[in-house]
This record gives sequence, C-alpha cells and structure tokens, in this order.
Amino acid sequence: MAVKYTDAQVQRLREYGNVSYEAKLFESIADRDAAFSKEMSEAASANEAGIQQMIGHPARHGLTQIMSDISNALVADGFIEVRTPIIISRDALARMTITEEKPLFKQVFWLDEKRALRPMLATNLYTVMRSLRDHTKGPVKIFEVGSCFRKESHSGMHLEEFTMLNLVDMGPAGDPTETLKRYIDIVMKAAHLPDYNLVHEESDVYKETIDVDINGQEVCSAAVGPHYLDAAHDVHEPWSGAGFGIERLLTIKEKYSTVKKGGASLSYLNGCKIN
Ligand code: TRF
Ligand code: MG
Repeated sequence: MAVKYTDAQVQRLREYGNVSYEAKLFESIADRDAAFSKEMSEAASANEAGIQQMIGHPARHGLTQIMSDISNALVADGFIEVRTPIIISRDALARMTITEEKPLFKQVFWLDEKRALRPMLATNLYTVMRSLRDHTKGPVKIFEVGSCFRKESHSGMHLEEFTMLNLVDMGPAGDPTETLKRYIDIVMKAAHLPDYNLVHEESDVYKETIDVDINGQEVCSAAVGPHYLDAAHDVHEPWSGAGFGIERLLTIKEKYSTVKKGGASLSYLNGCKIN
C-alpha cells in the first residue's frame, strides 16, 4: 500500500523545507509518520541554522537586494528610475480598461469611491513617459520597482501585496520586439536567472503579450506599442515595455517552496520561518 504525506503534513513541512513533499511515497502510515517526524526535525534544524546565519551576518533582504541589482543594471543601460504614488484613481484604472467588467477590477483594493491601491504600475508610467517626452527628442527610458496590490486566492505563487518591476522604453532604437528581448535579458541576468523561455500569451488588458516563463511559472509579461491602450494616455510612439513579479524571481532563484517566503512577511525572513 502506497501512502503519501497528509495535506497537513505537507503544509507543515513546506513551512520549514523546500522539497516537493507531495510526491513522496511510504509503505505504511507508521512509516510515513516516522518519516514525517524525522524530516520535520531536520527541516527545523536547517531553518534554525538559517536564522543563526542571518543574525551572524547582517545583510540586505533578498528582495531588496534583487530589486537593487536589477535597478542598477537598468540604470547602467540608460533607464531613469521613477517613483510614483501607490494610491491611484479610478480614472487611471479606467484608462487601462480596468473597469467593472474586467476580472482585474474585482481584485482591486478600494480605499473609497475614487481611489485604490495600485494593482499595477503601467498607468503611472504612461503618465510619466508622456510628461518626459515633451522634454527630449531622444528615447524615454524609465522604470519603477514598487508595491502593487491585488486580491488573490491562496496559492504558492500569488501574494496580495507584491513588488512589480515595470520598465518601458518609448521610441526604442530599432525593432521594438528585439529591444524588448534585450531588456528582458538584462533583468533576468541581473536577477541571476539567465535560463528562461519566452512564450506568446493572451492578456485581458494587453491582448498579445510576450511572457517570460521558468518551469511553467510566469515571471514577466511584456508587450510592444503602438498599442490600443496608448490613445487614452496620449502616447503615439512605438514602445517596448515589460512587467516583472519580483517575489516570483526571488522564489525561483532561491527555490522557495512558496512565494510567501520571499515577500513582505511577519512569518518568514529570507526564506526562514521566524515565528
Ligand atoms: N501592467 C502589467 C505589467 C506590464 C507592464 N507592461 C506590460 C506589457 C504587457 C503585459 C504586461 C505588462 C501587469 C508594459 O510596460 O500588471 O501585469
Ligand atoms: Mg500573462
């Protein structure tokens, strides 16, 4: 008789360890429960060693470190870092076609009738890009790394409070798709994830996208303009843009069992369970 860990055991093990416990098979319930105790105590010791390592070697948080590595790589390529508000208007969302009929609308955290926590950066970047355009003939290359918020159902790859990197080059030299691929590569190398796949996807908001995928996990969605969203933002030039989920990049890089280990948390610090 082949027995698996119970859901509760898997959940408990995943809090401390990063192996795929779901797949393990045992000959009997007694064997399984003995394995659970052993594996649990080993994972707890490794976790404690990780905490001691952090206490002994104070350092940046993994998430801000990756944010900083990517930001430095983009600045070195001529991008300006921008900082835009987390509180955005209902009108700004509408310009991205995020209105009541759209699934994303239902995921928005509203503060009041007219204001919400931003679920994305793109609408703000459109605004900044358009403002800067009037000051230069050359390309406008900007990016922001910042918190975004979406109501999500519980999953190992979704956080309700997450960090997005959005970059955009308006007026790229050469073919916008080739430029886009070059930017994706800069970000992925800076994140220490040089092996990835580009896949064509459909998106509710962007229609056609080029996504970056690692082992079936989407870590980025990207697109080029001219685009149907442009007119509402008074943008008419070609562009190359991409949005990355930073916690996902970190989770894959560190092989965390859940994205919660890499995000803003009171339970985890750099993958270690601290509570
Ligand atoms: N706003 C998107 C991220 C994003 C930025 N982009 C994109 C282009 C295509 C698809 C997604 C994006 C999001 C361009 O600058 O919230 O997922
Ligand atoms: Mg997508």
